[in-house]
Order: sequence, then structure tokens, then C-alpha cells
Amino acid sequence: MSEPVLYHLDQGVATLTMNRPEVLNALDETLLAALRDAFALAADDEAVRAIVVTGAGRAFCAGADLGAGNVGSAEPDLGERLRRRYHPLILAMRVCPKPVISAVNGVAAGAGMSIALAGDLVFASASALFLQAFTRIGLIPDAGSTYFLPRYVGEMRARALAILAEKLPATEAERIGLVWKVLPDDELLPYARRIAAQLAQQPTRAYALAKQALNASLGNDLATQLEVEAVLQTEAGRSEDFREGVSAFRAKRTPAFKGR
Ligand code: LHQ
Repeated sequence: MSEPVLYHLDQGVATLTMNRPEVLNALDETLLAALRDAFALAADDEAVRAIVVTGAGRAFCAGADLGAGNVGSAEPDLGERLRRRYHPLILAMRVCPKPVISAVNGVAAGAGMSIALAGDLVFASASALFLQAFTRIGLIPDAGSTYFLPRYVGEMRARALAILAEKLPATEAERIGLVWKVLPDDELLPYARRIAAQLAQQPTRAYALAKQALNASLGNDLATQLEVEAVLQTEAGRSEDFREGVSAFRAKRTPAFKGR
């Protein structure tokens, strides 16, 4: 049997590829567990300083596996399935102390779209599509979609995406702020890996702290968030990379960051 998630490490970048192309990388228990494990491995490995998540074949991910024996087959409690399998994955992506790039190479539907949006940067191929497929089958958006959508694109667009559940082309997703950059299909993965490899040479500890600040931001008032920034900046200010950044600036040389 082929691996449900391919794990490839090169130049400080772990590429995680969901690998069930025959069902557009639909999420079954095995794939979900493997993806969570792959994020844990990449988060813990000091050699990994940036992560790319993508899909094998023509899709990014078609969401929960709707095939026989999976969701919809005498499922007693979908909420429990979410808590057990999806929430740990989405949280792992958000709190991962390394930048996570979603390279959306084709359709990202249902919880597959939620996984895409959980990345820190979302790049998409020109032929990619985003689909809040949930209400089409009588479910509500989950795995973080109701959290990410209003924050990324505003209330009205979030509601339209969730309720109309229309296919959203990549260029339109970029226009409304769900995607940072759209690339020609054959350039997406090389581009995502190139950017990730560049990030891997940068002060990645600062990215981790910036993620922490941004994760906290939307639930906080200004005074609270200023304090969050101060606490995290104290930490950044004590890092080797900060000393190196300033010293390289003064010496007019290229800094050599170590992510510490
Ligand atoms: C699939 C799937 C799929 C299995 C394509 N499953 N086989 C729910 C419950 C519990 C907890 C967690 O959270 C969730 C959240 C969710 O994610 S609910 C939303 C689930 N996803 C969907 O409803 C999307 C279903 N798929 C589609 O609407 C279409 O396949 C899309 C629009 C994604 C792509 O359409 P096409 O490009 O026309 O491809 P296709 O439909 O022909 O699919 C290709 C194959 O992949 C096909 O198999 P076959 O044997 O006929 O070649 C599909 O059956 C299979 N596939 N999605 N989710």
C-alpha cells in the first residue's frame, strides 16, 4: 500500500504530500493520522525550518472521505470525529513554530479547504478551486473554516462562501484575500519550495513568535495585544538571530541566521 502522506526533506524544507490521488486526497482516518504525525515530526525536527503541504495528483484535498465505511456511513457523532482527528491537525498547523505554506495544486473542498486555510501562506495554482462543500451535503463548515473565513475575507463573503457553496476559482480567491499568490500550474510547487527554502535561511524563531502574536491578535483588544507583542519581543530580542541581524546590518554583510 502506498504511504498516505509523503514526507520529503530538502534544504531545511519538509514537503508533506497528501497521497490518495484516486479520491482527490479525501481524508480518511489513516491520512488524517499520518498528516498529524508528519506535522509533529516536522515541528520537532531541528533540520526542518519551513513546511509545505500539498496534494498528489490533480487535487489538493476533497475534504472528508465520503466513501462507504467513512463519513455518512452510520456515523454516530461527527463532532467526536472532528475533535479526535481534525482539531489536533489544524491546531498543529497553527501553533507549529515554523512557517507552513499551503501549496493548493487543485480543488480544496470542505475540510480540505480548511486545511489549506490553516497554512500561514496560501499559494494556489491557476487551475485550483476552493469549495465550501459542507452545506451541499447537509453539514456546516468545520475544521476551522468558520474561524478563518470571516477573518480572512470578512463577514459577507464568509457567509456567501458557506451558504452558496459555489466553486471559487484561484484568481478570485486571491482577489478576496484567501490566497497570497496564484502561480501557473507547473510553477506552483517549485515556487512554494523555493520560498520555503528561502524562509528556512531566515530568522525562523522570529516567524514562530510572529505566528504566536498573530494567533493571539484577533481575540484581543489593543492593550492586551500590545502586551502580547512586548512579551514576545522580549524573547525575540534575546535570540542569537537578533544579535546576528543587527551585527550583520552594521557590518553591511549578509546575516547567517540559525533559527535560535
Ligand atoms: C471522493 C471525494 C470525497 C471520497 C472526490 N470522498 N471520494 C465532514 C464530516 C466529518 C468530520 C469532518 O469534517 C467533515 C467536513 C467535510 O469535509 S464535508 C465535505 C466533504 N467533501 C465534499 O463534499 C466534496 C465531494 N467531492 C466533490 O464535490 C467533487 O469530487 C469535487 C468538486 C471535489 C471535484 O469534482 P471533480 O473534479 O469532478 O472530480 P470527481 O467528483 O469526479 O472525483 C474524482 C474521484 O474522487 C471520484 O471517484 P471515481 O471512482 O468516481 O473516479 C470521486 O468519487 C472521488 N472523490 N471527493 N470527499
